[in-house]
Amino acid sequence: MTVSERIEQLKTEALSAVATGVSTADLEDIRVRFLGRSAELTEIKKSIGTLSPEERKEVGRSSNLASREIEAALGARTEEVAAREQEERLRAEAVDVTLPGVPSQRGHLHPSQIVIDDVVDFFVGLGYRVAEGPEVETDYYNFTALNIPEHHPARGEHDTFFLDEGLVLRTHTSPVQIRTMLSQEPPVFVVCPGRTYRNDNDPTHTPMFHQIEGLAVDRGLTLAHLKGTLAAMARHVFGEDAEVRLRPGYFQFTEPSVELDISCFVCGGTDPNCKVCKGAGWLEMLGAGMVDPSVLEEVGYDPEEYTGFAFGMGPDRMAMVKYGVPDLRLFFEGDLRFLRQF
Ligand code: 2NL
Repeated sequence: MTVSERIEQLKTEALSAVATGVSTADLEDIRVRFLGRSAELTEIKKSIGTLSPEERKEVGRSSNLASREIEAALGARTEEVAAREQEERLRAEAVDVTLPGVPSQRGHLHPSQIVIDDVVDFFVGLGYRVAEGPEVETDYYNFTALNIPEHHPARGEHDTFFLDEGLVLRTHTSPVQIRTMLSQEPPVFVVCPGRTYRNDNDPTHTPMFHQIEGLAVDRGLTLAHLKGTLAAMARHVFGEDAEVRLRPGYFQFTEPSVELDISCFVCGGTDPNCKVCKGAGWLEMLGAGMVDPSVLEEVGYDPEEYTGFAFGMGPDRMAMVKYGVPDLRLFFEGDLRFLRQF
């Protein structure tokens, strides 16, 4: 076979390869195979100098023609294939902007938090400040400063979680009020919401629960201020028809101490079979009292000059009553089937 015949053969081979190339990557391989630096046609061109003058002319012409023809076919085919590839890519990446979106789940407040916010908002509206403090407390702030000395039997009733020597998980938020009084002079008007802990676990007690305490200290405060303030709070939280009544109570840090009931917000005391108040007409809501003079003295306030009232309530229990939940533990298990109902 002459060199010219071989060139013709290579050209035919290349053109049929180009015609069957289906991707730009294929075509690039074909280009390298037939026109690349070590392609046979390239080798032929390099060897032209060794040929006789007549052969040189003929081989030079036909090899150049063959290269140009292959080049042209590659160019045309590549354009075609590239256009198709582009089209396929666009089709694959297409986004249907008319498809409905995936709805995101909306969260909401925990039932206890709804009550906490409601109560705190009421007191903020009266001009009280919100105070917070540590959940790990010293024995002094949690007990001693509140007229519960070491070895006093009242400590036993708190079901305290003891930590390292002298430290406890606070059993109430009262230590926040002690810290507040120690840091400022009267008048004091604070509301203290937060987590509290007691070693107790049954349908109506959880080891962690919330408390909201409040404290007012000023000249001339009496039990009448306490009752009026808490009656207004009850109306804010449970509705305009809510009434309150005081019963005698006992707390180590108040004297006198009271328990405060609200009239049943479901039946108002009219239904002997009421599921919420069990026919009693009244619901226990909180404990309160006039700050014991020994507590005022402990924080450096003169009990002859100042008096105060304080109260403490359990927003988790209030939420149980408000929403009719029978087991407090449901509040803190994080089961979304329960929590989504509020
Ligand atoms: C209840 C009763 C109460 C207080 C908390 C208090 C705090 C200071 C001084 C005096 Cl610093 N008292 N707090 C007073 C009476 C009752 O809580 O049954 N809570 C759920």
